[in-house]
Amino acid sequence: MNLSQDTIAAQSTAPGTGAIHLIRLSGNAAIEIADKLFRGKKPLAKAPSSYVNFGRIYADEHLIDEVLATVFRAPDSYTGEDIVEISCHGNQYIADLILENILQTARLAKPGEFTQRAFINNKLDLTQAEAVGDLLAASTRHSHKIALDQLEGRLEKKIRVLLDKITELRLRLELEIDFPEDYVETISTSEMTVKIAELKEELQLLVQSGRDGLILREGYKVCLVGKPNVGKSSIFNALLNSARAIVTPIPGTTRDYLAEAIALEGFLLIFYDTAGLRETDDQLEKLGMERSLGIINQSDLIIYVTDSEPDEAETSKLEKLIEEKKIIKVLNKTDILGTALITKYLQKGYISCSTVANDGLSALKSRILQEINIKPEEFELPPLTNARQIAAARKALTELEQVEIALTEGVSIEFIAFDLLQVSKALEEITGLVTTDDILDKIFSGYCIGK
Ligand SMILES: Nc1nc2c(ncn2[C@@H]2O[C@H](COP(=O)(O)OP(=O)(O)OP(=O)(O)O)[C@@H](O)[C@H]2O)c(=O)[nH]1
Ligand SMILES: [Mg+2]
Repeated sequence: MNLSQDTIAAQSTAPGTGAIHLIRLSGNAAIEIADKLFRGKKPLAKAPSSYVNFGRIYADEHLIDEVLATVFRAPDSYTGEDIVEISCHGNQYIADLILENILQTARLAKPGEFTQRAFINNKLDLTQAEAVGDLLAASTRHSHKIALDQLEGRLEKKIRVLLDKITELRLRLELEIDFPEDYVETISTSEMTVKIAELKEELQLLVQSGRDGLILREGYKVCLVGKPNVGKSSIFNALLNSARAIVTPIPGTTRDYLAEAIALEGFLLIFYDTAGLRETDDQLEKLGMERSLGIINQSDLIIYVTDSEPDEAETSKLEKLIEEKKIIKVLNKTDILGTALITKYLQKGYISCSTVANDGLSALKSRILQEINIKPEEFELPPLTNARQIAAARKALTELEQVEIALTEGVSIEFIAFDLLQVSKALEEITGLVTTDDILDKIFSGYCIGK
């Protein structure tokens, strides 16, 4: 445990008016500082851990509020340090007054600092600490589930199992290095090759799981693209079930892109409505289109919308733009189009819809879900969920490929053992066994104050 930490305090509830505000202190002096303000049946120093104590907060003999205070003593607390939590009435003025008085002796916590301390004091590994933030942000069934799984330590356990396998292999090699006579060939090259191949497959699956994890946690980005006036904004509104975007018969209505999220079957979908793509001299429209292109690049799926006879030149231009992207093609305005044209498009695999007749939109939603193609119910193990974890897993995989090469080249076992150690180190970055301060600062600074 890091004993040099000063005592920190912050309001843990969102600012504003509510039923209750919670102010939290953590550190060696937490109980002593709270006792300077708190008056109850007995001082908090004498209160048992984890029990709620009714009392009053006074500052300079002035009553500020009636409160409930709970003490959690080290090491059995969220941060692993002494914690006091004061629940006052949900008035921001009162909460500010209490915090101001606490901050005469404590220091205001930085964003995420309580969770950072929990990590430093080994109450959480880094994946669990990240899961705390994810849990606060989760807004759909699946993002909630993976954040909880990660918080429960399921990802950490999965990484630990992999690390144990690597360590076991490495120890067998090291025995052979240290006691060559006693342990002749504790592991043969062929057994080693098999084990490395198995590990490689597991690491590949781990890296791939990041694709699902990112989509579940951050959302699936779907971008509406097409020529002006084809009905992109109308489809955007229909998908959101709200008149969010302006719709007019004037081509070039949407200038800046719009983004809105919805939950569909437990998935978070982020829809982007973009400016229609065409040749133009209008500066504003050009800027809008540039932004559209940026959004297209970041999207997981493109919905390409058209409403009339295919314009070959336009289509090939668009196809170039969105090549390598997943795409759903949509023919809109079927209420005013002839059957021949509709049939022609249906044969080309387009989905037909009409926002006016409210037709074909549920088929479009089903297709989007099909494209996501993730079945979280079937996950045996939790996926990686952010870029940091994925980068570390990729690094581990690259290091393992070095081991594979070394094996085929017949390199001596000392080098193979060393390369295996590098695989472990890369994997340990995921759970935070190996981390640098700047990585930690980056992770925790994204949290809110008081968490
Ligand atoms: N008949 C018919 N008209 C539609 C349909 N969907 C949209 N429209 C009309 O088509 C016109 C253009 O619709 P928008 O949704 O603004 O088209 P857009 O693709 O966003 O256009 P830009 O923002 O200019 O690129 C409007 O007048 C809509 O009312 C449809 O299904 N049937
Ligand atoms: Mg529009």
